Amino acid sequence: MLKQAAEFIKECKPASIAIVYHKACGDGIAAAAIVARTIEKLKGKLPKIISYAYNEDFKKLSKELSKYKFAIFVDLAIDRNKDELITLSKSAKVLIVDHHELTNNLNKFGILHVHPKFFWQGNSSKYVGAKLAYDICAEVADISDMCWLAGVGLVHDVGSEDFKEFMNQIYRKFPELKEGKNIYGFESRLGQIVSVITAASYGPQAEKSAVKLCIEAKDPMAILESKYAEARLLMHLKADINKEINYYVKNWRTKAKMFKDINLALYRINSKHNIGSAVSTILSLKNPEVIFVVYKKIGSIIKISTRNQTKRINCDELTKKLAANLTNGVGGGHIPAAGSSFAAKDLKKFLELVPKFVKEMLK
Ligand SMILES: [Mn+2]
Repeated sequence: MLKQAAEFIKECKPASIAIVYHKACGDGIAAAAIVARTIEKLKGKLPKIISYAYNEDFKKLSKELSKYKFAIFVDLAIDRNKDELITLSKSAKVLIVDHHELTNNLNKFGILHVHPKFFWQGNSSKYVGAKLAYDICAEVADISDMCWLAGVGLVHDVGSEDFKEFMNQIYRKFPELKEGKNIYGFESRLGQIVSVITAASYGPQAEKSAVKLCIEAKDPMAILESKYAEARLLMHLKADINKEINYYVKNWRTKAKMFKDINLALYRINSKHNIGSAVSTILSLKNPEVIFVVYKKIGSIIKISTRNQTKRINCDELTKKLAANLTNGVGGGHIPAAGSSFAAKDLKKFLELVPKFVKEMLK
């Protein structure tokens, strides 16, 4: 399957390729960068990189993609849009490289759909988008200089403990990255790079900088040493964002609404930054037994992040269930971590549905 995807990349015409990833996701950005850099290495030209927005408007995306002959989706649960993708595959060759909970196997429909479930025995949520992209592209060219990008995805999506041997390879190549309290987690040099890249969530300029940095950085340590203008901007934003993340991590016990009987924390975040994902991941790693549902209003939508490290409930199922019951709902992800969004006018209904659904699912 990885070899088939490698063939797909070899056959692409560089002037007509679009790579699509999910906005502000560290694993997605790293995955997109690995594929783009490999194509550049192979064919001398960088493909177009598109970030899929939070509201997941596939119609708008299709319009943009109609200009391209090859569409590569990385780290994006795009298989939910089965019918739209089948339509797209009439005008473009489609490759999907993803590890989110599977909704549809699209291989029967003339689309090359790479998912760990199809060829790997382990836990799909750990075989992250950037590692999949890396393993595919490593079949195409020698890309060992980009292994740290796969490490960025692995740390970002909490998959590195399952790929320790690969992580050790990264550290052999870039020994300076191997420093910190936990070399497989966020408290490492590599983890610091991950947090620089996830400052992408600050806004459009930060997003562009994070992608550019992952495309251009030859030496990952130079990112932390601020040798790139993009890194300097992102670090400046990161300091700002970290202050807010720390505030919400520190104060969750007094600020979140607790449902003690089911150990659920419903936590509203009011920040101009998109920090829900980071706050919920950190909180759930610190408090694995608690089910966290963190939500934030962005314009006319509410975006939520659900986390539970002990897998007491299936976060993918919960977010999909919520999405199905709320206006303009889209949702899903992994068992321990998933997200969704819906129209802000349904906020009250959402606040009632979360404890109700969690109770039902725990039965
Ligand atoms: Mn991912």
